[in-house]
Amino acid sequence: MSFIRKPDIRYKGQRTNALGLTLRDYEGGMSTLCAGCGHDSITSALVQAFFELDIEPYRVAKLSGIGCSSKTPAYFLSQAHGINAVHGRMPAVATGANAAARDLYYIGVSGDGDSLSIGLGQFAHAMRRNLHMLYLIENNGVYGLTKGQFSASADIGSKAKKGEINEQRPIDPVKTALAMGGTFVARGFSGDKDQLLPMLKAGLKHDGFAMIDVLSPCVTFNDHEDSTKSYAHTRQFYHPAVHADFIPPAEPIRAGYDEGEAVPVQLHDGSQVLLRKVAPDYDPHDRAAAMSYLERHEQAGEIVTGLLYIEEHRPTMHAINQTAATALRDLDYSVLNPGAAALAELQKRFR
Ligand SMILES: Cc1ncc(C[n+]2csc(CCOP(=O)(O)OP(=O)(O)O)c2C)c(N)n1
Ligand code: SF4
Repeated sequence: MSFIRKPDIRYKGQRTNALGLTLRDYEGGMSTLCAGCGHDSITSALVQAFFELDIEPYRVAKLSGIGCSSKTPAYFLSQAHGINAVHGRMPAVATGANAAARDLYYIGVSGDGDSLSIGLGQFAHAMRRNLHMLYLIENNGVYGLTKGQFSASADIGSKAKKGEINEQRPIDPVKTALAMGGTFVARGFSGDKDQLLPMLKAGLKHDGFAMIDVLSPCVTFNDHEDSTKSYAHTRQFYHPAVHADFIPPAEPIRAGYDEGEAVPVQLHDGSQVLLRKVAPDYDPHDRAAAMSYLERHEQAGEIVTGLLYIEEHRPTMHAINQTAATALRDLDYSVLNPGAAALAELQKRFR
């Protein structure tokens, strides 16, 4: 993975979080992506999210597949655990890691090519399992790393930089996540950090699979006037359905709580997501309504953003499989390997 190490310079009066760490402690290597790539803005929002949540970097596992988007974990949290999996296979690796070490924060960073073409089955099953992780799709409508082929999220009629027109139906990660039973489904835009930041924080604190599709223009291959994943197009057709605030457990509830339009959602660790509806007819707890809302706005050519669906208390993979409450590394060897007699006893049940 190519990256340039940043000089470790500390400034007087630098802001620190509750752990005494600075934003610099949450950064990674210097990005080697194209200047202006949307993926870098998402990286910067992630750095801020982990910093503001006071999460120790070593308690995080970063996972990705292959692509420009999948390179980004090298650019944040250099002290965290991390792995680049094979193209499209990150969810399986995340599942295995999560099964063994359930006490970490899992963040998967993928691209629309990585998740919606070669990795679609893996993406769908991680969601179906309700794996406890934050899964980001940095969606630019192209294969950036392999130089601009259409991906499965390119809209019908969108033109490639060299003039070819896409005629295949796109796969929308948000509609896919709603259909697959996703418990936290959101869409953001790399150019709107104010909206993205609270969604990232809430996604990290969600007890289950949090999927955020982030529109992230590729300035090199897909930011021209015929692209539906360009900065100009997204800015023009952007339609926020919900504004989300994230409120950590220790912070007093702010005045916004009292406003008629605000809906608080309690997360498992005591924090809250405060959903302030922008569209009066939007209900982020109703899966069917969310789907028809998306369809309606899609017909009008609009891109709906915000925390579009949230469901707490659906059993996660660990609850469904009744796994040990402790990470495997912390279990005593005699528990992990109870011996031949215990194995023989267990096998009797399958004869
Ligand atoms: C098995 C396999 N097939 C194909 C490739 C070639 N490949 C590398 S990255 C990539 C697409 C990446 O696109 P996306 O996930 O959208 O990420 P972006 O670069 O646009 O951020 C492809 C097809 C590969 N590395 N491995
Ligand atoms: S090719 Fe596109 S996606 Fe890749 S780094 Fe450059 S701008 Fe970003």
